[in-house]
Amino acid sequence: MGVVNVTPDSFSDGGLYLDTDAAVAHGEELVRDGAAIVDVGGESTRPGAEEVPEGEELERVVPVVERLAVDDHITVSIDTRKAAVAEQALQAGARIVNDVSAFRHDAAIAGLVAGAGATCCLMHMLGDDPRTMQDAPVYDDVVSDVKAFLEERLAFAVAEGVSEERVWLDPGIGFGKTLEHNLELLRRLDEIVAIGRPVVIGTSRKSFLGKLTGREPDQRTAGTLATLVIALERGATIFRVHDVPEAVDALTVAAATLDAS
Ligand code: PMM
Repeated sequence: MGVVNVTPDSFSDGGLYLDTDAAVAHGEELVRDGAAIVDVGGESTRPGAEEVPEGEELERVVPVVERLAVDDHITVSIDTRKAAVAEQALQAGARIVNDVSAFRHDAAIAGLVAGAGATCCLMHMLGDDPRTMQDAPVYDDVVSDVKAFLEERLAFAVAEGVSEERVWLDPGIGFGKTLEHNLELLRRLDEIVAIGRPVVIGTSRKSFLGKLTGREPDQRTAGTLATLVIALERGATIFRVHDVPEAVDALTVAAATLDAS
């Protein structure tokens, strides 16, 4: 899953693809590089980020989704917490709704996903507000707590009519987690995979990699690849990344090695 952030302020690519033409060209490039899915987002959820007004988020993402989705070879995912954005993106051809609030911000998204027969990605975030999620996060046991949350959200989605086969789960690396929480979630990712739904992992260029390597976001590709290989080995199947060619190579080699008899 390649990332296209149509935002001025995302932590690693903010401002690069705010223009519709630039965003579409980048999405097409990610697919040429080997991405199976393009995840289009119009609201940064980095720690401390302010919520984007609905009208502005719609203006940013809908034209991009529309232009990417006309190509049958491109599967578009919409990264949003808002029902109106999910609805218009689905009408514009998106087939996946990636909701970092797991239907808590706007529960109506569940019905929209169900009605459209779309797939959804439900992610764990501590609390429901990116502005405060990194304020001293505390868990009993981070993996058990995240797993219980994802199981509850999966049950909610199914109760709202979403087919269980259409739900992906994501532990939400960096969303209300310390460095230690992120590392433990990765190391014990098999426990999240054991829920039985495809697991999405989003470590790409995140700040915990900077804490370990001392590098700025655009220099964190190698650190990102290390986490992808670990996540693959633990059973993750969808990898949300900015650096698609490098991720495809790392995963191809790691998968061949794990499959070698
Ligand atoms: N991370 C970001 C945004 N959306 N969605 C999912 N499912 N998982 C993630 O880890 C995730 C996400 C933040 O990263 P960005 O600002 O680089 O998009």
